[in-house]
Amino acid sequence: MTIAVLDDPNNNASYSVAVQRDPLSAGQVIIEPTADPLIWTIKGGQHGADPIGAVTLNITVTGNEVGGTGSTTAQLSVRALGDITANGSVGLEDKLWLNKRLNGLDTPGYESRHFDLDGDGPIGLKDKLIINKILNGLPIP
Ligand SMILES: [Ca+2]
Ligand SMILES: [Ca+2]
Repeated sequence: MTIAVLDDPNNNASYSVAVQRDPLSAGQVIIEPTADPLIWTIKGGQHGADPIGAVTLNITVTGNEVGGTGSTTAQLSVRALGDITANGSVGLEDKLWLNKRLNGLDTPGYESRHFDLDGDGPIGLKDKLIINKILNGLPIP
């Protein structure tokens, strides 16, 4: 998640940022800062243990030099691992879409992140192995 400060009447040069999951959120996320205070990594919770569903992030930005604080929220949805189609379950249609992507076919409406089940960046056989394990009821390491 990238945070943009579009209008700062105090003209700060840098900012401190806090990102927190709203406690009323249904889903769970892992929120990780990066070296850039305006860029955060947001990951889904632990497969099989943490709840899925809608998440609200509360974001507060404070100017470092002159001060001033602004806040906003961001909405996202945490899906079950392997639920590429976002229909609430992992099934053969999810595997079909992953196979299409692996075979270089068009996958309209889906982004690469939908298929990267292990979160390592590329989409490959490790992602296919994960969906096969889910479909066979096997544990995911
Ligand atoms: Ca699905
Ligand atoms: Ca991957």
